[in-house]
Amino acid sequence: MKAALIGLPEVGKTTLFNALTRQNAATHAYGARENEVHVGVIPVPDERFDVAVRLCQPKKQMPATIEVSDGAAQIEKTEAHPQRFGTDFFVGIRNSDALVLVIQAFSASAESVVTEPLSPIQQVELVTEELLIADLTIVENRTARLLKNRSAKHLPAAEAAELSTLQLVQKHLEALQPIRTMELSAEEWRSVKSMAFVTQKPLILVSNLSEDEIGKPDRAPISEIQRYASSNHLELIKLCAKIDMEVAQMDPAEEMEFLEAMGIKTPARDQLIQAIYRALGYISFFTVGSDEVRAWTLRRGENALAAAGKIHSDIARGFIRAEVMPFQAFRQAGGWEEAKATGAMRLEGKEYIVQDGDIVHIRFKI
Ligand SMILES: Nc1nc2c(ncn2[C@@H]2O[C@H](COP(=O)(O)OP(=O)(O)OP(=O)(O)O)[C@@H](O)[C@H]2O)c(=O)[nH]1
Ligand SMILES: [Mg+2]
Repeated sequence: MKAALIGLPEVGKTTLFNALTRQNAATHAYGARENEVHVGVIPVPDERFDVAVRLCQPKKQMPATIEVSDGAAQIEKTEAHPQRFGTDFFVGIRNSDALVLVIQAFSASAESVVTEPLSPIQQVELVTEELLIADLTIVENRTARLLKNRSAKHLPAAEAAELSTLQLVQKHLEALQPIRTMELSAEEWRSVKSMAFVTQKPLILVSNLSEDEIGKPDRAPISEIQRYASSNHLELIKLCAKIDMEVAQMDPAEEMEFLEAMGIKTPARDQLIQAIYRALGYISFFTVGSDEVRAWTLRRGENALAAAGKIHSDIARGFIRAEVMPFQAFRQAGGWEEAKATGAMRLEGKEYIVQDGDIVHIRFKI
């Protein structure tokens, strides 16, 4: 699973990337290179995973992970459009599963090259518009290709169906609505899947606040994006990337002490990762044992066979039954065997819909 950090120049994307990944990529102030793309893999914080590790004391532990990418904002400054994103800007984000839009809400430093930063809401609107335009361009190009040298009447059935979906998508985009808010049938979604529309991807907003603003009541510009986020059903995380980057560089004990002193229960980093997970509609199931405790990612609504397939295609092929136990029973009894003794383990078939936190063992034969 991949999430891409996007946003205007110098809004703190790389700072946040460092906070998330505990890396040390150069931020703008220290000569970040223009077309540099940073990629990092981060474990998904999950209290249940920690409980499972504590109960099983496994030789190996494998949390679920998210890949995060951060590319410098490539802005083409032309006469007509002083702030259009370059075409390259979208290459890196097309194959990501979710977009995290970083919004500058801190006051820019004196050495910043961005003279007049846009207000938070202006930043959201500008980037959103760019994303809509990018998708619209794809729709128009594809439509033109379908209709090259022939009329809609003479299209083969599959292409005619694609064209009618494209027309729906175009209408939606022209009304300035992102594709993610469309209601299409499974068939229609399939016909446009290969286009990897950017406004179809879940979007999470991050308001990057000044150091002294954390935990304070929202200023007007922040409440404005909060309202925007609520009315568009988007999640908004408020953090200070600079502090989070410093926190990410501390050792765990020091970090705990620091967060406690600041009165912070969940570090912003963890909140953001969890928001990405939620926006993607992902759930976790666990496999546990003395060899390995592992968290696996599944889409909400996927079944036991899909879960088996995550573990190994051979296991899915030889699927017999899934042994399933709710996490709560496992935790309360203090282990798999202990919970099994209380009758908490059930046998389920391929079609069983896996629930968030389920502990799953697949019985299979090859
Ligand atoms: N005060 C303050 N400054 C910040 C914060 N986050 C980032 N900055 C500063 O803003 C400047 C730009 O940060 P970057 O992380 O390089 O921003 P970016 O979005 O990656 O920039 P580009 O890659 O050039 O588009 C740096 O000088 C950071 O130190 C923050 O939360 N508070
Ligand atoms: Mg950067």
